[in-house]
Amino acid sequence: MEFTRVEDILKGKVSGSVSVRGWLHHKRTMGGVHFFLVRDGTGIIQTTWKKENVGEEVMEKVEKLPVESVIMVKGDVKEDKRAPGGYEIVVKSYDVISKAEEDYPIARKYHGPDFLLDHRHLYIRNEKMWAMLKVRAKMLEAAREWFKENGFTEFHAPIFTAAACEGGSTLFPVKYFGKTVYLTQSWQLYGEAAIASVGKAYTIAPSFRAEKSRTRRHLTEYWHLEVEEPFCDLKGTMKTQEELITHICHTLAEEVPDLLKMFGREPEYLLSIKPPFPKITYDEAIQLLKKDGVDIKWGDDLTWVTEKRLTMKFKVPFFVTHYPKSAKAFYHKPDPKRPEVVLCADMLAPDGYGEIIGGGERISDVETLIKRIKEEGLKVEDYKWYIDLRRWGTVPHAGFGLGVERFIMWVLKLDHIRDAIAFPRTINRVYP
Ligand code: NSS
Repeated sequence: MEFTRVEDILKGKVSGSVSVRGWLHHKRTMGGVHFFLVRDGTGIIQTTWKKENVGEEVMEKVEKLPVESVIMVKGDVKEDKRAPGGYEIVVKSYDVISKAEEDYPIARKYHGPDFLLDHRHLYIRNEKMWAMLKVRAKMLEAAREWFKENGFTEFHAPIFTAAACEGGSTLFPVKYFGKTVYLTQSWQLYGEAAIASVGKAYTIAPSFRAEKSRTRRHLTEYWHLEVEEPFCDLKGTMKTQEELITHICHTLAEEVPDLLKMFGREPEYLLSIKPPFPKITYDEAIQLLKKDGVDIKWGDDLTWVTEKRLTMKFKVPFFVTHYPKSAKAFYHKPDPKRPEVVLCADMLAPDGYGEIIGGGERISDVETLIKRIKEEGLKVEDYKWYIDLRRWGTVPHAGFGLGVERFIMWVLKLDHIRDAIAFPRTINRVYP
């Protein structure tokens, strides 16, 4: 049997008689008519049940059907301004595919955040969670589309790694047959190996950080979209980032405007984003913050709080470049004109959201790299293979990492990063 997708009905693509199957999302009866919302994964539609169409017995039977039961309904599509989404199905016949138990734990009433996190396996059926998951999927679809059009190859790196990419303090150790290895913090070092094989490369994969900070923007497991390009410098990677982010923003505005509006995000705003993005140096950022009375000195890394202050001054994503060497990881290329800073760029989202991308140009010669590894107190032998990349066929290269949840948080104006992923992993949560 052929079933119609709710999405197609709501887009006005179908008329006449349809069969839809899905979950009984919400029940309401008024004036002897049942208005039951049905959710099929593509959308939510009102089904309208009247005695004259289905008979007294059916009206009584379905009234007792618990929410989240799975049903099949057959009926006629009708445009109705009063129905959510503007269309309804006037039911002629139905079938129960699976009857749910009574007392759905997440019935429509107030629940605290911990209760909802404990019931995340059910809460992802909530309308806003559904919408977020659809936007998230669309974001990654748009990114892949852009990579394909621009000649990038998807490349996969291991999750078990022997050494740190982003500093030892956030490494997750794993017992590995009598040895200790770590969950990857970043694909980057392997991405740098990839470019000499496949050229411009990207990945979309989990990264892990043993973050002790309990902030609204840190997960211990997050999805990381990373890019590495040969024959590329700081300017080049910023251009790639601007174009990629612009393509994603425009695709979301064009293809899922209604989902954005559910979160108070105007599609027109995302359409207004285009290259070039504003760029300030770290020095300028410090000056701006000092002018604001923030207690900060040159050399300090931007914290969650200072970064937030800075981003309130911008209306679109912007770059902060040339951070002090001491605030960044060992692989960043020192500026030849000013070796105390590195050729890096972070992209910050405006309105208090903060860093969504970290990246820049990499050290491409053996000596500087070994010097930096030693300066940071890391073991040269742990990075032997990575140093080798500079011995055979080294080229200027640059890349970046975008935090998928950080991006979604900004696009959907979310207060907490955990609502940008289905099953969040934080310092105190690995269930469900
Ligand atoms: O540490 S980063 O700033 N940079 C890197 O990992 C580079 N190795 C990436 C690269 O050049 N290929 O992390 C990159 C982004 C950062 O801007 C955030 O958006 C995100 O990864 N990020 C996180 N998201 C959620 N939770 C946590 N804990 C987190 N840490 C970083």
